Amino acid sequence: MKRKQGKTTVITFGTFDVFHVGHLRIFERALSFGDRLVVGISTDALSISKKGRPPVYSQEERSAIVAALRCVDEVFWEESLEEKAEYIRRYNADVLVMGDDWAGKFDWLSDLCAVEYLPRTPAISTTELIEKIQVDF
Ligand code: C2G
Repeated sequence: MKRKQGKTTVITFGTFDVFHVGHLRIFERALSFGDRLVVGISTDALSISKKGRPPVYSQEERSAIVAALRCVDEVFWEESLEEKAEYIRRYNADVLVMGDDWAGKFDWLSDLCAVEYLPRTPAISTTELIEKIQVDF
């Protein structure tokens, strides 16, 4: 892994809608690759284009929740999946961490920073939570 003097910055991206323990675990594991964690939060428009439905929580609410976490140093809005290189440069990131549902998708960025895919936390997702709430409550 490329190392600079000073802090090692880790960057990760996601919608983080209906925040759950799978989101928390990826942040905690991402931070173990460095000293500073920067999180790109998908805008509502990007989330709709990825998932085909609007998020339950707005981009402002999702950003406020993530920014309040002890393991997160900074958040910004991810406007487009294609702008990752620019975000990595802007935040001087040394490591990009994503869940393995994205395995291989961001290897093209490995000239800019290390790219790590971590196993998803099993048996939890925003979609399943929404379905469970609809059925059980
Ligand atoms: N995640 C996880 N375990 C779960 C659910 C999610 O580790 N049980 C991880 C995902 O792998 C992802 C992150 O949490 O790395 C955020 O998940 P989503 O909010 O679903 O993000 P997504 O819409 O996939 O956005 O540029 C890439 C994207 O914006 C990723």
